[in-house]
Amino acid sequence: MEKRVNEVQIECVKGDIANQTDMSTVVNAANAALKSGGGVAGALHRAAGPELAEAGKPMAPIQPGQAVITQAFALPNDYVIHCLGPVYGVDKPESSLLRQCYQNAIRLAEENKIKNIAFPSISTGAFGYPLEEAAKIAVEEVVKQTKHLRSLEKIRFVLFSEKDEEIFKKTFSRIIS
Ligand code: AR6
Repeated sequence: MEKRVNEVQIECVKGDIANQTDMSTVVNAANAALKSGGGVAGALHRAAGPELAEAGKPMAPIQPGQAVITQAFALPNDYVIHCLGPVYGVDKPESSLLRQCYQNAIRLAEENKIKNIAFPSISTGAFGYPLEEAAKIAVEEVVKQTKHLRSLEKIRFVLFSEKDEEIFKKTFSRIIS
């Protein structure tokens, strides 16, 4: 599913964030230490190699809502933008922290003149954020940011399961008519 909003292409696809061969930048649902982990962080660090954690070391620890950028090493991309999402029920207010992740990732992409970026669904795995709520925030924030973009031409949401993809697509259709 894809739509153009303010000249920016927004897509929702089912896939693996570590295998986005046509995108210059992928976003990591990181941990504060910027190390490997489960889910998205595990997939990206495994595919990137140990240099990814080495590159993160001087910037760690990061705070919920924050984003930092590194090279992508052995991944098929140029950059990884690492976002620390809120742990649902712990880091509050969750909704504004999650919103900040998308805002800060897009700001870094613009500062680095990045043309396209792929996001996973931040915080909805190990961090327990309910997918419907998180999808609404993610899509709303990305749509809002399209008004200010100079560099980004394409923003992709990469969902891991069919159910997650379905929820994102429904949210997407509601928000972008
Ligand atoms: N590609 C795309 N999406 C994925 C992939 C993948 N390869 N693997 C999982 N997902 P999570 P969080 C989905 O847990 O909730 C880590 O251990 C998954 O189904 O990766 O922000 C870190 O080290 C879910 O919907 O990120 C942190 O400690 C979404 O991506 C912590 O988990 C996010 O799941 C971060 O937790």
